[in-house]
Amino acid sequence: MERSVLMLLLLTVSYTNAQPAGSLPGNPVITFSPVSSQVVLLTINERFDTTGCYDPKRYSLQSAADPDYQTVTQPVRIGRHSFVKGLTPSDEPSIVFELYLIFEKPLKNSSSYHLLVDNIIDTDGNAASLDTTFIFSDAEILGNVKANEVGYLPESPKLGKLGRFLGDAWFMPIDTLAPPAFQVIGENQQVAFNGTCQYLRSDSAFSGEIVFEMDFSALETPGKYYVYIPGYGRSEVFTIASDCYDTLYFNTARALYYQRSEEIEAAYGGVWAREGLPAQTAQIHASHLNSPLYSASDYPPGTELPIHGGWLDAGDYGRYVPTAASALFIMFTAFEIYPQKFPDNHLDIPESGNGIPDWLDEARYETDWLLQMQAPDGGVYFRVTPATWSQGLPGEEQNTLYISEKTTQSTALFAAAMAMAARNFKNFDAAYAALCLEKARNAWTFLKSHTTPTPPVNMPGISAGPYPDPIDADNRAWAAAELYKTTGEAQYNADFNEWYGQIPHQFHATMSWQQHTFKAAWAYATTTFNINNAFVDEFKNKLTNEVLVNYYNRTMKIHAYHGAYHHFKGYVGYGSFGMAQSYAFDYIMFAHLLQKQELLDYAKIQVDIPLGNNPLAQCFITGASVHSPMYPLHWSTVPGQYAQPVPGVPVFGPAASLLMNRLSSFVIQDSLNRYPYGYKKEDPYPVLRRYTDARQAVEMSEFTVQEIAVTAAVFAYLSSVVTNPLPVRLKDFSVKAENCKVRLDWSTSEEVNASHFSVQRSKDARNFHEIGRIEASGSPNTTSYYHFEDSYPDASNYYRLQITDNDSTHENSAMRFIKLPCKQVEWVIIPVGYPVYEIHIENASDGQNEGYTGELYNCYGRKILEVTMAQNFTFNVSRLPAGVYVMRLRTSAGEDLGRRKLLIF
Ligand SMILES: [Ca+2]
Ligand SMILES: [Ca+2]
Repeated sequence: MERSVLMLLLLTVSYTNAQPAGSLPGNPVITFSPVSSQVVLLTINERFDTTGCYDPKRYSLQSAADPDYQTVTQPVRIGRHSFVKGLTPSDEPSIVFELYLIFEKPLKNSSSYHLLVDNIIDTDGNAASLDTTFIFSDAEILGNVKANEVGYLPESPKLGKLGRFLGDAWFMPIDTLAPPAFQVIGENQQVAFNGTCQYLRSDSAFSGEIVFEMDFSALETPGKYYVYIPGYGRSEVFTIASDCYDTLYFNTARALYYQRSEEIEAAYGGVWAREGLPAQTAQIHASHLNSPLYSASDYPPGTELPIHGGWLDAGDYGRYVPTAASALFIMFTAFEIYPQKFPDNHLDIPESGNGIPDWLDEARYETDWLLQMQAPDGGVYFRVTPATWSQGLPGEEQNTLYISEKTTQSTALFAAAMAMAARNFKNFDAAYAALCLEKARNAWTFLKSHTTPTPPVNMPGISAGPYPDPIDADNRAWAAAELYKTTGEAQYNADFNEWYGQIPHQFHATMSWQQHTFKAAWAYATTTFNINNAFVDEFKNKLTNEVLVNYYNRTMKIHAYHGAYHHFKGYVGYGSFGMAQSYAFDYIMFAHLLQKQELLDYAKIQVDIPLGNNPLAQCFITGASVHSPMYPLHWSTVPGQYAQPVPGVPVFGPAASLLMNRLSSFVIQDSLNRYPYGYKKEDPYPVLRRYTDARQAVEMSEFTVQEIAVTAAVFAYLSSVVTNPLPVRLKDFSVKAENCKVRLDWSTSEEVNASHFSVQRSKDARNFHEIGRIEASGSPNTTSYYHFEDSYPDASNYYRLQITDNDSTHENSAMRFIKLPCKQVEWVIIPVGYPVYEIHIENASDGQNEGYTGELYNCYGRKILEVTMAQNFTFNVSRLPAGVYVMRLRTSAGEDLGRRKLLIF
């Protein structure tokens, strides 16, 4: 959304000569609110004279109930803060002016205090005072306790943060040597978890806070909760549930539907129904004649070609091949890794109910458009856009649309995306898949005869996204890899080896419209045909030893709040927070390729960031929570048109600095409006707080279809949504404890091609191993009943069924959990030092260890020895032959406390 420089200069002049923004006629109004037991916030509704505002004598606090405040008490420190919260359509700022009063002694809950504020003067010389009495309570949301405001999955890390920025007084005081305790409170005000905050760091540059972390990962019981920290207040209410991200999946996936360039019908778009782009054609631009790729078969400038469909790229109404290809990579990759998350009839789009996964229907909306972007010679046009940035709704875009020239970069991206489309659509529409593959091959043939990368597109008179990509060898390597993965033809393998051999093997995040080395390596590493193992081994090694190390540093280590992906302040912008979802998706991909399930924890922590676990306690996805953006740069927020933005749009979020080509950038960053100073990126105002919810602030409020696709892909994965591709329909599945064993019961209907059930157990819900197999009955129409007995359960047992069909594909059932199937005693056998072992009683609920007897049996069921308290529960196995033994523990009353296997070598 660029404006002309001339217009900008005019606006700037008029702005500078006007009365400073934020001044109002009449006396200022002071409002008051507690921030913590030591901090009180004054909010002044207009710009005020800062002379003397740091004088403690202007402020006083007194209490008859609190002995610490019997006498009139002044603050020990005062912090001043202002920032631009929003903008009107004509760039008038809404500025928040604040003073933080910091007191030495903590206020007491339920005590009454009398606060006096004297002589706050506005810029017109009008004065105001405050004389108020309040009862302090820390039971409120005070803005210090931050959590994922949507929720956490039950088996997932659960982290929250404590911290507050107090303007030029900086950190809210929190004792780092004796960190505060916290509680997680459930419904009915029950305390569900007790913990202690952990000090992370004092961070002035990024958050402006002393940051503490609350870790309540062990709380796995579904429900609604909030975190409460005495003296600092509580968090928003969040959910712990396996379906807590289902709505976000639905909304973010539908945000792609809302990007469709054609009409959004009320039947699917509801209140956001609108017209589509009126133009059904686009014109070949005169600049094609100057392109090195222009050929005799090409259309002459001025030719009108039919172009319809495809997503609007971002806040503007252009359609671009680079972002399209990147979004399609994410969508097809997600479908290839976890197809069960993408049912038909799920997203409420026009294609719902057609028998094809709605996710693929949405992807096809883009590939249908992409097919129109190919010239007769196989080369692919870079983009189709109006000549200037659009204003108003898509239906109001009356300007001619222009087709930009062909580029080798876009031709390669087209070949890659279409080869993926051919693979993914094959099972649903073989004819369409064949067409996609044919077009991908044509694009590749074109590239074989045009080996020089095209220079940046230069179109005089056209303002549109440049998406510069000077190097195309990575694009070509990706295209060759996808063509090989789809066809298995040797020529594409050779082409991949040639191009991939030419580029540095540096792997940046997968979501990029410019760098495709990662996609190339991924496609090649996941092909089922013969491969050059050296490349794949190198890729996996680099992932493990370099990429994951870098990712860990960027996502978990550099910032107390995770997520912002660089330690240079100036790099925060254009999607630092959107990158959180991209890193989450990459972690999901790595977990799949490297078979490292533990990486999924990092993916889950990443999604906390856009959902409120950030310095601003703000969501960066529309409609996700009460603190979500209201003014994304999206057509649904064209001024005056809609009450709410379309939900599910992930905005870029905080940005260190705004491009100085718009009046709004000056207004937001002006040191009169943003204080402590944050005009330039190196100024002190903490960078992760530099966010204004305004559609004019492009770097903060825009997004592209890439961001939507990757956000939807991550929430699809984390959702509880599953299709039912199982060879059996599992009717029920239950576990119960019986005499220290666990009995599993399940029943099925509609078994088709089912082979067997693998019964699997895990201690941690992550790493499962098979403990038995049951053959499937194979009855297609009747209910079949099964059971299995686990004779050696652990203290904590997660069970699942892996259901395998006759062609060896398999699916996992939902998990079931049972704890302490025996009496309330947890025990293990631990090696003390070979050949001595000990029966270790970890958790005796009756508090006494006296009465237990251990009996060791060999594999023939013969009792070999007994262990009692008299021997300290230790026993020597030096005389026992190697083999599997079973230790059985009983109480003195003979009660069975379960068995543990012991392997003696
Ligand atoms: Ca469908
Ligand atoms: Ca490139």
